[in-house]
Amino acid sequence: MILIGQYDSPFVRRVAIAMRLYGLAFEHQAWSTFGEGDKIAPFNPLRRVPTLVLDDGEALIESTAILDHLDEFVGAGKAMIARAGPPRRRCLKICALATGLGDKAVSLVYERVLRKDQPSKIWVERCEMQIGDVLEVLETERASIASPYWFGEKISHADIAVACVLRFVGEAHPRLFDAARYPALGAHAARCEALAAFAEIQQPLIPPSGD
Ligand SMILES: N[C@@H](CCC(=O)N[C@@H](CS)C(=O)NCC(=O)O)C(=O)O
Repeated sequence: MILIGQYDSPFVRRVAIAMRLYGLAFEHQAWSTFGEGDKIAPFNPLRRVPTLVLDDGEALIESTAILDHLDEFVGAGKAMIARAGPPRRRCLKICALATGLGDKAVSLVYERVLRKDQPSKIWVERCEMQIGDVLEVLETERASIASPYWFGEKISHADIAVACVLRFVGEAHPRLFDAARYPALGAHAARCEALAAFAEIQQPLIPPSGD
């Protein structure tokens, strides 16, 4: 399998960490979405990452859909999400809040870099409000959970998604993630980042140049 995308993307990173934790071997093509979009296009006309190319050439897109396939591949006993019912829905919701937060944080980076001196005030304020509100909700929920991970003793896709997104927000928009204001999330991120898979799969943020 070939995983396309750089590890400064919280979406690429969550997929790569899951593959690492599942023990799935893959080749990594760290193509940049802006600088090397033409290399991505044959696999994904959206030129977006992550894109996962399976051994038979089929290309999967969207981190959630990619993980859905990988979960099926490794089987329900190993999958980092419940098979069905409310536990599955709760995990998917935390993942959606985290990746939605990630979407807004990535959008803010593009706004800053690509629109340079003329960012849309309405859009920036909206994204910042959405990021702040999601952080508050996640902080409140995480603070109410005593277990090492969001859904118990074992790491899940929700834990990975939250940690990857917190890392991205902290690097891209340090003003928006004040660790003192979100102690439960800070502790959550620290626990995940201390794991070997997180330490191995990381890359400092390289925003597009906008030129
Ligand atoms: N919903 C997507 C988001 C992926 C995403 O936003 N990827 C960014 C990199 S962090 C990207 O491909 N940006 C280029 C573009 O959107 O044109 C997922 O979960 O995979």
